[in-house]
Amino acid sequence: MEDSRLASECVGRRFVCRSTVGMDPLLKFFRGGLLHAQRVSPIRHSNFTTTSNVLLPAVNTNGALVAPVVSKEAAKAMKRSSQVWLPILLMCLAAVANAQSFRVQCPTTTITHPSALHDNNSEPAYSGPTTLQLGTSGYMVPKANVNGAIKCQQISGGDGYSTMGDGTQTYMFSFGPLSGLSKIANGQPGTDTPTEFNTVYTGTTLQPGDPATTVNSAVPVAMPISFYDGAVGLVNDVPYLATIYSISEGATLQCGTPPVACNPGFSAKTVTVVLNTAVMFKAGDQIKISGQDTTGYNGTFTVGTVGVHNPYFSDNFAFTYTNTTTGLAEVVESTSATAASTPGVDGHVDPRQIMDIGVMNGNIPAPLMAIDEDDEFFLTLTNVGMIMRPDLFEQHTVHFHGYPNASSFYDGVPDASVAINIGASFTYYYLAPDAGTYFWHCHITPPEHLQMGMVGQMYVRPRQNRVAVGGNLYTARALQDTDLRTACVSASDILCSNPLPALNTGATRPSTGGYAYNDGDGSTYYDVEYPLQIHGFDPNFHFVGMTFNPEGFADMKDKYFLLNGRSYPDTVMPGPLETQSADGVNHFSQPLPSIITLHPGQKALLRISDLDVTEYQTLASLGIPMKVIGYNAKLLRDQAGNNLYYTTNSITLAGGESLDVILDSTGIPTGTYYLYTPNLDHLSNDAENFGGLMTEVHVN
Ligand SMILES: [Cu+2]
Repeated sequence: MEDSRLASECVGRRFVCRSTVGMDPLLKFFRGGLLHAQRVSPIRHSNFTTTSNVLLPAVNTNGALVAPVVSKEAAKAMKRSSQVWLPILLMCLAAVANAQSFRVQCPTTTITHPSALHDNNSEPAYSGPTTLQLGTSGYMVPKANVNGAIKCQQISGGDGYSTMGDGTQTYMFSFGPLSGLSKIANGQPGTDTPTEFNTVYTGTTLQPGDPATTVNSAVPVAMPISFYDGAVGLVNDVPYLATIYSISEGATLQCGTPPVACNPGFSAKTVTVVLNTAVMFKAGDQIKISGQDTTGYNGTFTVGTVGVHNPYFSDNFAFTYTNTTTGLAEVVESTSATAASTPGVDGHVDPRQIMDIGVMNGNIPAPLMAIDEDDEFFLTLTNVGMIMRPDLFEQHTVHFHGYPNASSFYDGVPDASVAINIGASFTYYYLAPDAGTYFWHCHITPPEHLQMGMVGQMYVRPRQNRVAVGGNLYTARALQDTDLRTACVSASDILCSNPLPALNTGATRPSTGGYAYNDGDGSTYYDVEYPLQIHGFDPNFHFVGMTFNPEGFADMKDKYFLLNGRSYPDTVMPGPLETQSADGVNHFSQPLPSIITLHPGQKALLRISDLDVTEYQTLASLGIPMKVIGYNAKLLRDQAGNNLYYTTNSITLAGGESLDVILDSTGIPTGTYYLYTPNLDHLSNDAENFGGLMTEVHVN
């Protein structure tokens, strides 16, 4: 349903009146007009929108081309309407710019994953469906046996350079990592647990180009890279701070005439704090008492009761806490005593750090993401703008391609959901229902933003990985049918794509390795997994995109071919690839090598996705057969439960497709083997000799 919206997106993308939290009604009101306003306006943007605004043929939902038709009368009316709304638009721009801010979100507990039932920093074993009960709010909530956990990630949307080992640098619109920096530099998904994500950086200030800039102090870079995995920019909250009017201990405060103890029941260790303002803390909060003349009281404590009788102000100005000592005298009208909340992490970020790291730090491909089935995934997209194209005010979005999304709100198709403005961040929310290899991309003007580099891979690991060691896989798979949300019974569900295997092989969960799908028979087992993102770009399009000229969409043709963002022989260079960029700092532009290492007898799962915009891509294997077990995030199995895996020496994918392939080194002599494209024009980088889609498989 999504890529057929190309034409309407081109219309919509110039609007910045779109709120970051929902569609602005104004947008809908005058969206139709802006298209034509750009035609009559003397201000024209130099990139492809000029073209697309006017005469790009639309593609209707059936896939047929539809010629744009605009009558003279309509054009006149549009011109008139543009005179009305252009000033409104300018006002709207100003309002939105003021309203934007950065923020991240990574809860440690949710309704679906209450931390009281399971620590969401690890995956619980799978022993059957989650037990639910009717909650107080009228919907079902987990009672026991919670499955999955919480994962978080932050990414930047902006620009960057693709940096090849030979020094070639190509300008991109791109996503960059704003969390899991060490993981990304080590070639792993940048997805964090809540504890990892919610950790404030304590090193010296994050530097532009990080992690490369900081890590690079030790050359050569030692693997694995250890740097910082939390959310870039995350800072402690600004604490609540109030001055103290009176602080006393025990039941000494006197109220009324004649005076009697205000709170006769208070123990000798109970401290009453009367603030000069209403108490903004609540019971259970950590607070810090400080002051030059309150030495005995100073320290960090837990608020007991808020709203306490006192002789000075109303009850809501006072609270209590319990001290460790007794016998302290009252201190009144201190000039230095304060009560402050202790700093906490609540998603507030320092925009300076985000801009330092996010600007011009985009990757090709985009940061890798990986979650587990049943997880809740909080993905924050932070739009840092494109410093090389200050004429553009591009929004960006995240679209999980082919992913079973519960709500269009988080789908990233800008017409049907939200789009993120420059200077703003937005947290996408996903549940992970189906294992498989997917890809994701920005959905603003997809042909342009994908071609320019805003595309990457994400994968979902199956719940079968979480079966306890020694557990029977068939039994565990059958258990999934007892929950409507995870059931796949082909007799009653013709769309069921992962039925029980026809044969119970009796396979059990070993202590190592993983599975690509919930196969129930162990047939998708692997020892090691490798994401292989096939990609290509059109260097002319990128050059034109950097030089403020209209991009030639009709001529777009990929000529520079990549595996995980690199061309051979860079694909077999271990560790992150790093070169100084035009901004004078080093970037880890291509963090993901594509060397596949197998010890004899091991199986490797290749998660292959084609992120190309214009080309079909073929990848062939020399010497080691490729067993294809999944296609487009679906297990290859018929409705009767028979595996339809096939063995081949080459696979071919169109842009947006994915395949799961297992390479089995059993019986293969040790040595170096090749994965390469037999399309010989794809074995170059728009030039003679080196480059293109090729990497090595090392069996040793
Ligand atoms: Cu974009």
